[in-house]
Amino acid sequence: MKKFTLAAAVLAVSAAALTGCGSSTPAADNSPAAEDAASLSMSGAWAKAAEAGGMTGAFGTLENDGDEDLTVVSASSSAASTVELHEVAMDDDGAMVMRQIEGGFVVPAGSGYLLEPGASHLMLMGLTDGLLAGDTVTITLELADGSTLDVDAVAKDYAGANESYGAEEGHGGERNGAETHGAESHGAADH
Ligand SMILES: [Cu+2]
Repeated sequence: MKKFTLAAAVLAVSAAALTGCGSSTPAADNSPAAEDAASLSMSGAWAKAAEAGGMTGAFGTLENDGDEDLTVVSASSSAASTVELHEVAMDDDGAMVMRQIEGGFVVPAGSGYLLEPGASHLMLMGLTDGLLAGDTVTITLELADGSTLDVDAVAKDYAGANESYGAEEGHGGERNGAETHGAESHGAADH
């Protein structure tokens, strides 16, 4: 009992010491120049025109003018219910499918990362409004350190970028959730 009380007292003192220490640490958070997003930009951003409620891809070139690799870990937009980071890959049946990329988009130091149809792209899902050619959609990219970059993508008509994603579109199952990565594709044997 005595021992326990002593331990508790020691803990309390340590906690107080830590708190006191914290206040004397220089505030490193006050230097915005250190943010990852300061070194990141996106050129030629565009999105495929699409209908309200649907999904579409956004593309362009991420450019990193800093001396450390940058990782885009997530994205969001007020124009869509969800924005995912996708890659296009071949599934077990040999069909090209898009899926969430593991580890985000890594933009090498002093270099670029291309987002294009048939390859990595930003996937806007559940579009609030129709996206017509000429419209601009703002997408917020979040980097690994939590800093963000707003990108304005201009919509244009485009016939490609039709990779299937999980459960097929247009069969009334688009609300089945985004995590149906294992869903089998029956697209190859068409009726
Ligand atoms: Cu996609």
